[in-house]
Amino acid sequence: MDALVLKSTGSWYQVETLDGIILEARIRGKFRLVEKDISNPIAVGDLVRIEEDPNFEDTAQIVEIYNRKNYIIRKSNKLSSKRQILASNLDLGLMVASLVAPSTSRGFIDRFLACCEAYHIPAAIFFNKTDLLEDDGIELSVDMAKEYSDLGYETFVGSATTGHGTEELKAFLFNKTSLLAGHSGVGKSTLLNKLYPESLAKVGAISKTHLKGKHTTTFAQMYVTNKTRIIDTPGIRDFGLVDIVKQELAHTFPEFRYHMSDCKFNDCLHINEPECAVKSAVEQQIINPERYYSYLSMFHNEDSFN
Ligand SMILES: Nc1nc2c(ncn2[C@@H]2O[C@H](COP(=O)(O)OP(=O)(O)O)[C@@H](O)[C@H]2O)c(=O)[nH]1
Ligand SMILES: [Mg+2]
Ligand SMILES: [Zn+2]
Repeated sequence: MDALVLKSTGSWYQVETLDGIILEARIRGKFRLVEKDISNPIAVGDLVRIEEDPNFEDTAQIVEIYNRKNYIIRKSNKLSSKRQILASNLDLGLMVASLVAPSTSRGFIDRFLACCEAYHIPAAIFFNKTDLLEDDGIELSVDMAKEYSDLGYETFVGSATTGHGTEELKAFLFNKTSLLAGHSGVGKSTLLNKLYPESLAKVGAISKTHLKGKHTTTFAQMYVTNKTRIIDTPGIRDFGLVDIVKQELAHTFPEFRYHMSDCKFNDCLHINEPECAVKSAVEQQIINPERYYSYLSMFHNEDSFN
């Protein structure tokens, strides 16, 4: 039987069969890891084949993992060279951002977008908490949304509390698997509750035995409702660019890609080189200087890579 992995704790998994039955599962035997230095063989979003576990009732064994369409990787932690698959088979990366309480920096947004670009996953941004903003704050949210949509990202402006803007978002998320990202406190859980109250109630109700008592809130969790799949990622502060080399960073900025073929040097890094078309586009404000600052900051921060 085939099933979708809703949660991975490293030792126990929560899977949903194609019939909509949610089971706890564990791995049978050892899996040969396809990727090098990966600490988790199975990730949220994986499609797997399961069989009944002869030793435990209501428990399944994962016996095979199907090829992934894509995945996002992060470092397991700062000190370790091990890498962790955060989620797989994604149609979308959705960043929830807010101008206040807490405010999301452009650098954080741009790093997330670059990460999605690196893995060829479309990205979108929901600018939340407009109900807390005065007119000029709403205007700024709308301007930023426009700016990012001009770059090719889908954007939304609204409030998870009042529901403003959430119906448009819900329609956009329909029939997709989306990874939800954003700082803690920005409104991800509130937004999920607003969008899919019925699905969250369901997930809450089935939590039992093995998963209980563990720090389940530190693991990514997929919510499935009516052909829409959302992966909530608590505690994800930093999307690294683990699979990107410095020389390729500029390629994760779509508006840079448009100009860089006009740079004098083929291997231009758009930092100090003469006759750099990217820098000249920045000077003419064709490229937003804020985006260029994000590029510089990612480029010079060694933590961004590997
Ligand atoms: N005023 C207002 N508060 C919000 C909004 N969205 C979330 N919050 C509040 O922000 C706090 C953090 O929200 P939460 O959903 O837990 O954030 P998460 O950490 O991203 O999951 C809670 O007190 C929410 O009630 C919003 O659109 N407007
Ligand atoms: Mg939350
Ligand atoms: Zn250049």
